[in-house]
Parts: sequence; structure tokens; C-alpha cells
Amino acid sequence: MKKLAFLVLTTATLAAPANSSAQSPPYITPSSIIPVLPNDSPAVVLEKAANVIPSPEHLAWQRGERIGFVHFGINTFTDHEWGTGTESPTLFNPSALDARQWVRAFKSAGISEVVLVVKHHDGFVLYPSRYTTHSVKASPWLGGHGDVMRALTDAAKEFGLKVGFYLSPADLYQKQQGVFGNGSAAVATQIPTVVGGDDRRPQLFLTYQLDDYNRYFMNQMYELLTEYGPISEVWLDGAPAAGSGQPYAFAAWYDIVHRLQPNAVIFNQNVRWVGNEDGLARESEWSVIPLANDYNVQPSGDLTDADLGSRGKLLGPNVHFLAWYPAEADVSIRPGWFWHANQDSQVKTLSQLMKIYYGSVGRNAVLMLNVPPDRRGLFTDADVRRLKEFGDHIDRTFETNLAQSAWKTAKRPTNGEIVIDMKKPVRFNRVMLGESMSVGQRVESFAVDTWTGSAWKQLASATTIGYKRLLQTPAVRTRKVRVRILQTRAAPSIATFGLFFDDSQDQ
Ligand code: FUL
Repeated sequence: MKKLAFLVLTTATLAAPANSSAQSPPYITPSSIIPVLPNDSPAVVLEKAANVIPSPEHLAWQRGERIGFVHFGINTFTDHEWGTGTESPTLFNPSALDARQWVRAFKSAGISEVVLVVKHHDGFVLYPSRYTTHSVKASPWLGGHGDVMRALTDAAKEFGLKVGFYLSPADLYQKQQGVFGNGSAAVATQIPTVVGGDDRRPQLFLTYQLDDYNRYFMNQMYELLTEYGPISEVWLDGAPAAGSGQPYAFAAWYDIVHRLQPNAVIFNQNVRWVGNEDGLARESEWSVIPLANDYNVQPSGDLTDADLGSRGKLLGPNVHFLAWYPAEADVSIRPGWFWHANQDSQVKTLSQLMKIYYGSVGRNAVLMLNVPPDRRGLFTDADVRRLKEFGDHIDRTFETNLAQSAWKTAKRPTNGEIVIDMKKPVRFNRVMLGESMSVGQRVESFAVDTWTGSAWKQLASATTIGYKRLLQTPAVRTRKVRVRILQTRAAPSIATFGLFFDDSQDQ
């Protein structure tokens, strides 16, 4: 482990002296994916890792901090989590669907983007796709003229939230129809495929080698990516819910998303699953991840190891790329992803949600919180109330940074320590740190000390920081706080620092 001395350049960041490694070596161009070459020394690999930076799409997504997730569909009406694809579309009949209610409730929780499951594994489609009859068109809802994706995008636009969609690759309905997994050959195919009575005049046709199911899937992608305004995230779920007999044309899927919605991130391509469905990130959550393959071309699979990005992993076997591949931590506000009447009393408590918040956003991940509408097409009152309590609690806790002005003027000697002097004692139990994303993620270990009046006393220590790190500490009253960077991959740049007080009972 190497320790680097660093010097203050601005009031908000730390940077190394000109003769240290603060500047990237000429052979490393900062990028969101950097190849590792066979003869790269460990020092070069580390230097490369320190120069992997987020793309503008990554940054916008990370700054969003909290994402809402909506699971709604046939399962809502059959009381299942996974359907079979044999369900009648006539089952789908919400009596009072109001996407504005969902969006308002999400907004009250500080959520900035909503991802709608437009097709779950059963294959029923929540918007009137031209490529299937197994959709809202065949349901009694609004006489077959409804469109849940439209209702959501309209509401999100009205309230200023971004939108994403989850289109399940696994599709049991299409399996029964002999499309999914039918072994058909991949042939050159134009997307979109124009169908009889097509109301579009596509400006752009894209050609890919596609078999029957990938053609179906990509035509739906095209509809969703071109007819609903800006899309900020496409969620490619990895569950093998329809078996493994169908190859997925990942490179083509990625390509169409990036071409048609260049500002979108893709879950399972350049944004990764945190590895559990509890909404909890690792204690050491790296956004810089070693990969065997280029993630622009093929998926990296589920990364569930306890350690994904340590030095040991960077220098391990089969590492050909270092990529900015940050974690998204998904969890449902209830036990299930879909609504079930018997879970109405199991909406997570504020205290559970705050544990999730500290365990996700507070550990360099983006939180994705699912709230399932009920059979009316509405969030229940209990979910709506809880979302508001959650947002209010976060706002209240983080609205006053007790170190705000002290941080601006903090002394930063060159020894890797920053002293923040509030001039008068403040009481806090939360410490926030953030690295500057313009240089990437570099800190491997740090500690926070408080001044007792005569000496420094360590209050907390942790490993990674990344975009945001929140430390939950015992309540302490002190005038001065010191941050010590103990290990780092290159000169660190600390962009944000804050001290806060969380007044909840359960600390
Ligand atoms: C999983 C799916 O199988 C669940 O039903 C849910 O959609 C979850 C978010 O992803 O892979």
C-alpha cells in the first residue's frame, strides 16, 4: 500500500504536488474504461485504476442518489411474484390508476428518477406495443386504450422526475408462443421492423443480426426509446426466469440504447447490481471494477463477491479492463416486489429505510426503492406516508451542515490530513465525505478524529469514500475535526465534507 503526500490547491479539494502522481502519467488517459495490458506492472495497474472516471451519464445518475422502482402488472392481480405467461390479459384492470400519485409520493421521498417495469418475466406488456397482443391493449383497462408508460412519463415530466424502464429479457409468454428460445437463426434485421398500419415514419433504421426473440425485444426497445421522451436508465434484469435456451444479443441491445438515448445508463452494462436485494452496499464499495471483458460489448455477469475492487482484485488473474461500474442497490418497501394484500402491514419502517439509506447512498451506491401499486393502480396510504417520512427525515438530517463554513476555510497541510475548525463546539453523529468525481475514486482507507481540548481522539475509520460516504458515529461535541487519509491509490481529492445530527431514536 502506498501513501501519498498531498497539497491543497483549492479550498475544497486536495491534490498532490506537481511532481507527484496527481497528474495522470502521459500514457494513461482518464476514461470510464481503461484496458489493462499483459505487461502492466502492479504500479501501472493501480495508476490506471486511479484514473478511471465516470461518464457524464454515470455522474447524472449518481447525483440522483435515490431512484423509485415500480413493479405492477399481471402479478398484481394474481398475487404472484413471478407469473407463468399463461395469464389472461383480461386480468389486468386497475380501477383507479394514477401515476401522478406515484410520482408525487416518490418526489416526497427525494426520489429523482422512476423506473417502471413495463414487462416482467410473464411477458405482459404495460404499453400498447405494435409487436404483441399480450398487452394492455387486450385488457379491459380504459377499454384497451391505456398506456402505463405514457401515464408515468407524463406524470414524471409534470413533477420533474426522470424516467427509466425495465424490460424483462426473460419472457414466458413469448416462450409459449414459440418465439423465446425457438432456436431461430440470427439474420440481418432492420429495427424498427415496420408492421402493417404502422403509424411511424422512422428517421433512422438500425441493422443488427437478430433471431426472432431478439427482433421482438429490440423492436420494443425502439418503441420505448423513441416514443416516451428522455429515458435515463434501461434496466436489463438478469433473472433466468424462462430458462437458458435463448441467446441475448447484448451488444445490439447496448448499442440501440446508447444511440437512441445517449444520456441513459444501462443496469447490467455500465451500472451494476449491488449483489443483493436488501438495498445494502458493501463496507468497501468501489466504483472502479476489474473486468475480464469490455462492458460495452458483453455483460460482466452478476458481481456478488464481498470484495470486487480491492488492490488484490485489481491485480488478480483475468483482469483485462478497469471500468467505472458503480453499484445500484435495489430493495422493495415491502417483502415482495409486487403488491400483495397480505403484505399491507409489512411496509418497511422509517428506521429500516434509514438503515438502507446509510447502507446504500451512505456507501457510494445509488438506492433504488420499489413501491408496488395495488389493484386500484395506487400506492396504499401506508406506503405514501412512509415515503414522505423517509424524505422528510433525510431532509431534516442533512439540511444543516454544521461544518459548512469551517470546511471552506479548513487548513490542509501536505501530510494527508485536513483539520476542520468550527470555532465553537458543535454536536453531531453523522460525518459525510465525498471524493471529487472528476479525478475518480482513490481513497482506500481513512479516519476521522475529534479534538478533546488537549488531544486528537479517533472517532471512526472506514475504507472507501467514493461519491458519498456517510459515517454513523456516536453523538459527539467538539470544536475541531480531523480527517486523515491513510491509504490511497493516487493523490486524493476530497470534494465534500459535512457534519450532521440525525435525531432518530435508534442510532
Ligand atoms: C429480479 C426479478 O426476478 C424480480 O422479480 C424483480 O423484478 C427484481 C428487481 O429482479 O431479478
